[in-house]
Amino acid sequence: MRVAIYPGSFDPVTLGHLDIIRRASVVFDRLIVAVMHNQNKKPMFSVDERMDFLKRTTGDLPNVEVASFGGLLADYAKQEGACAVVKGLRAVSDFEYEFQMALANRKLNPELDTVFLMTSAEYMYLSSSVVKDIAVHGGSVAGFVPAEIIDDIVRRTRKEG
Ligand code: COD
Repeated sequence: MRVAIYPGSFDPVTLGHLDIIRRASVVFDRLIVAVMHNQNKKPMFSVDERMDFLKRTTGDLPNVEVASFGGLLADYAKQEGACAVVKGLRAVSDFEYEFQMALANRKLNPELDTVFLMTSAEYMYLSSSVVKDIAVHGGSVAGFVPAEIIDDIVRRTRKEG
C-alpha cells in the first residue's frame, strides 16, 4: 500500500490545499493530511480547529485521513510507513525552500521521497496568509476557502478585531 503524507500548517485550509488533497488522493492508496504543531508562528486556529476544518471538508474522500504531528517530518513519515511527502508548488518562490526541505528530508529518511504537485492555475496566488489578511480587514473569503468554514473564519476575525 502506498502511503503519503501531505504536511502543512493549514491555518486555515484553503481551496488550494483541497485541490492538492483531492489530486494526491487519486495517486496514493492512503493520504495522511498532517497538521504541524509546535510552530514558532502564532496560528489563528488551534491544531484541533484546523483538524476539524480538514475533516469537515475531506469527508467525501475515503482514503484521506487527518492527523497532527510535531517534531521532524522525516520521523513522522517513518512512523506511519509513508513512502512519500506531498507538497504543492505555486511559484518559483516556493521552489528553493521546498527543494532544500526535500533534500534534507531524504537525508534524514532515505526511504522518503517528495512528490510535488503543481498548483492549479486558479489557486496559484492563494495561501492561508492571504485568507487571514482578507478576513481581518473585513473582506469576503468566499471563493478562497471551502464554504463549510467561512462562518468559523468570520467569527474568529470578528472576535480579534
Ligand atoms: N496551491 C498549491 N499548493 C499550495 C497552495 C496552493 N494555493 N497553498 C499552499 N500549498 C502547499 C504548500 O506549498 C505546502 O506544500 C502545503 O500546501 C501546506 O501549506 P501551508 O502553508 O499550510 O504549510 P507550511 O508551508 O507552513 O508547512 C510547513 C511544514 C509543516 C510542511 C514544514 O514546516 C515541516 O515539514 N515541518 C516539520 C519539521 C521538519 O521536519 N523540519 C525539517 C525539514 S528539513
